[in-house]
Amino acid sequence: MFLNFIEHIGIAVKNIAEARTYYEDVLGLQCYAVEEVKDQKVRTAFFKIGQTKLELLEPTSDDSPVAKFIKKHGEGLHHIAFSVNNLPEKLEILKKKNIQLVDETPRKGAENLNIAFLHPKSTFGVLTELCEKQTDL
Ligand code: CMX
Repeated sequence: MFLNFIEHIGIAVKNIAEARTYYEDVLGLQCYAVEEVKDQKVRTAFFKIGQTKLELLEPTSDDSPVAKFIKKHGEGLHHIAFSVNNLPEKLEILKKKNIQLVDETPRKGAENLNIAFLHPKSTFGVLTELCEKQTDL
């Protein structure tokens, strides 16, 4: 299998403190981690539903990719993330199939995962993230 399962769904919000009350008080989910990913200029909050997670993304600076996204599209669905095995090999395969890679090689993302993004221009408008459990990069 090329993909294992949906690892998480990323949702862009202006303010995690405000948005999480909806997920907690209305939907009854529990936020189990809040983490800043400095490299991406975002703060993240995670909720788990079965095997899948929801990741709220709040920009920590005006030049964050998420700030740019919210400015253009407003808050809402931002990306889908799939779990894969052997991420470097998967990126090579995608490159050969002319999929535009945002990250040519894996980098460290939230929750200690190695991650790489595929550009929405070559994935029919869906910003796509591939994730693999951390191995030494
Ligand atoms: N979903 C769908 N389309 C998107 C998008 C998204 N999340 N983000 C940007 N786009 C579209 C834009 O609307 C734009 O389309 P048009 O050309 O039709 O106007 C196009 O992609 C280019 O967007 P842009 O605003 O000009 O931004 P950039 O090219 O500078 O960057 C992207 C786009 C995807 C490369 C950048 O946002 C990126 O690197 N994203 C991946 C990193 C990221 O999102 N990190 C935050 C999450 C961190 C984590 O989960 O750990």
